[in-house]
Amino acid sequence: MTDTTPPLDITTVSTTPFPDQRPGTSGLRKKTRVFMQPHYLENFVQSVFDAIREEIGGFAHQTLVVGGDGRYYNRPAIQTILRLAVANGFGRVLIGRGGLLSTPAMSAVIRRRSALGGLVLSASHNPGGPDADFGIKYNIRNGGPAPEGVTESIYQRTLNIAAYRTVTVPDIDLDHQGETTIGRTQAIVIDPLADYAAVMEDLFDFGALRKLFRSGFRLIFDAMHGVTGPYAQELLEKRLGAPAGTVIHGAPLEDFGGHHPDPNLVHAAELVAAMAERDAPDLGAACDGDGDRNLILGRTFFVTPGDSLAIITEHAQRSIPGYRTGLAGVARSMPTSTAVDRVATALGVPCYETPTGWKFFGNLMDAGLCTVCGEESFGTGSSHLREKDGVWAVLCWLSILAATRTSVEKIVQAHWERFGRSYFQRYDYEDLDVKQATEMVAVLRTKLTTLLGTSLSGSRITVADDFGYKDPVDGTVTERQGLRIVLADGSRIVCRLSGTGTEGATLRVYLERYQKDAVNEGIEQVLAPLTHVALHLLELRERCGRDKPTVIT
Ligand code: VG1
Ligand code: CO
Repeated sequence: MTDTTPPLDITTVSTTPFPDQRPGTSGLRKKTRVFMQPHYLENFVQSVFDAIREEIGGFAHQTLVVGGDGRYYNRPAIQTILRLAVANGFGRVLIGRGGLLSTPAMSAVIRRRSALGGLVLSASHNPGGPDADFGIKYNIRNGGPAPEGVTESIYQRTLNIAAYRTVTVPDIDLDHQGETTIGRTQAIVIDPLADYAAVMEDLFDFGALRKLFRSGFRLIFDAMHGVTGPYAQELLEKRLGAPAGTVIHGAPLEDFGGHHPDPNLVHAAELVAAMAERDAPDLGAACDGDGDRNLILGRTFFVTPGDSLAIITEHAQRSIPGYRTGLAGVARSMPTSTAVDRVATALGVPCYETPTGWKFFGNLMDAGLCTVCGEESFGTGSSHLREKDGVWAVLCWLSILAATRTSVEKIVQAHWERFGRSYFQRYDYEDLDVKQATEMVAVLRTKLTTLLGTSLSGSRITVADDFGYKDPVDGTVTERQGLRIVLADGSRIVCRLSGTGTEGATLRVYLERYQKDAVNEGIEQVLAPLTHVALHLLELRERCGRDKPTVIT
């Protein structure tokens, strides 16, 4: 065969490093204008390519997937990434139509199409717009977030980068499926829904869910103008027959309608209000900007993420065909409530405790050690993919409701009656002075050894440490993942600084108290003694001048 493709005009552009491109808990997240600076995105993407090229030789036979949550700068960023991918010699680049791919859909596409990896453009639940936030994360061949070894190697390259490679070609049409050949690269605009929907059809009993909706069951799904609107419309309204209008705020918008696409009681206020009405639907749900987080509500009833994880684990085998053969194990991030641990014990399966961030679950799932996993930050998922998955969580709850034919509240009550209840809350203190906040945590860290064995609010401290994790699969050790104080009665105080912010520092204080029998008490009242101790130990007011949290979730 003769090669008829015209020679490409590949340019090598000189650049200088940006010192601030170390990926955090979930990729590189910055103010949008930081990303819009000349060379900023290019430097990072070239560094990703350089870091991964080493391990595989070249890209000629490799596929890269690109897509984002639709926020401001998504489209120009995709065109830039495509040019770099062409200049770096990728064989194929798959792009979600409209530039859209939810984070879990990215995971599905990488896995089903045997891609080398993918770049997701999102700052998740952070607001979007020229004065808001933007982000980029790299997912590896298993479909999951790059582990620390990879992100560190990317970061090292960003510190030494001298040039990137790009081509001068016109923008491609992102809005229609089809194929464009650019040099030796095929750029293919794909249906962003197909792979993901196929994974869902494999796991869930769509017939049973259609029957549920036919029986008059009502759901509101708030897509918060993030990327899940089209996914929810396709799956819930089209394939499962939920009435039109079940999905609200379903159109992806560059600024998420001016809101934070953050599915919690504060930011999903409209949904919360709808679920408090007398004639409220049976289930209320919301997802974040990139579709990996979820909020689950019953009528005037909030299911905490820790309880949701425990309840999905409890019911999966019975209610969802994809888990018919049982679960291999479960995993949760360290700050997440211990509710799921008790279900794991009852099921006779192991429960792993990992640092914050989905990347730590990947090895466990790849090795077949865990099936379901979750985080307190409204993230649940399973080994069907390697990302947390908001729409999946909603389909799990629909399946549990279809199997039990009872209400969300009754399912949670039954869980508490059987296992007891982990009262859990997270206090976030945003926009603290970075130096003061770092010092505050450092000072508490030095006090931990003297706390061990002493008594706090009537119970002895049995663990006081900075959480470290040794990955059971590859032995990687990750230190300093959060200060924890555990009491003999199972109560816990956990403090850590966020790794996803774009401005100042955010302190997260996680509070948990377990009660076997008294399961219907006021949460504030149950947690008050712990809250008091936590703030006192941190000397929050003295060191950071803060009394009240920015948000409680
Ligand atoms: C937060 C959450 C963490 C989650 C991460 C990414 O990280 O606490 O559980 O994995 O966001 O979620 P941090 O470091 O700010 O506490 V998402 O939906 O932004 O990809
Ligand atoms: Co997210």
